[in-house]
This record gives sequence, structure tokens and C-alpha cells, in this order.
Amino acid sequence: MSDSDEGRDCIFCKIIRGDIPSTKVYEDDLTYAFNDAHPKARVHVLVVPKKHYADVNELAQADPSLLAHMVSVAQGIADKVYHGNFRMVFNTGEDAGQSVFHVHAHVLTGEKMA
Ligand code: IU
Repeated sequence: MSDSDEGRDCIFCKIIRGDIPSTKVYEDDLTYAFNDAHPKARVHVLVVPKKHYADVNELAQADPSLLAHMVSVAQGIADKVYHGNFRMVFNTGEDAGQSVFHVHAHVLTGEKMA
């Protein structure tokens, strides 16, 4: 399957393109960040690379600097809303709870975590 075939069916590719609405928190050439539709913390943002990778392992192998960039995007969001503290989660694989197979970092912040 080519990148463009993946993009046609991928819900996060559609969100990045603006075909499906989302509440944008941050965007640059490489990444898009938006509020999770079902927040699990006071601030729950999904940071996604614009290029389609299925999961964090695939991304780490193909483009580790892009993965590092996602961490710095998360840091920038947390710096603005909660003195730089955040939790970052990559669900990887169905049994780990991954339901969307376009890599995304859950960035949870905005409150003291249990
Ligand atoms: P998961 O790690 O693949 O389970 O996370 C997918 C997340 O994407 C989950 O928290 C959903 O609430 C979120 N989400 C969304 O914000 N908007 C959508 O249109 C869809 C999923 I589909």
C-alpha cells in the first residue's frame, strides 16, 4: 500500500488535511496537535506526525528525529499549560489499546497526575 492509499483511509490523515474537523492546538511543517475527543486529563492532546506511520516503532526506525521533534512539541504544549510537566503515552498494538494506526502521542497535562 502506498503512502497516499494509507492517507485516503486513515482518520488522522483526514484530520491533518482538515477533511474531518478537530480542535487544533499546534501545527508546524512536520506535526499536527489537536484535542483528544475523549479527554482523559484536564488537557489531553494528540501529537501526530503529518507523514503516516502506523505506530511509534515504525516511526522510530524510519525517522528518529521526527520522534524527538514530537517530544519537543509535547514539551512546548506543557510549558504553556502546566509548567512543563506532562505524561506522554504511545499505545502500540491492539492489545495495548491502540485503536488508530497512525502514530500519535497522547500528551496528558494541565493537572497533577495520580
Ligand atoms: P489510541 O491510543 O489509538 O486508542 O488513541 C486514539 C485516540 O484518538 C483516542 O483517545 C480517541 O479519543 C482519539 N480520537 C479522537 O480524538 N478523534 C477521533 O476522531 C478519533 C479518535 I476515531
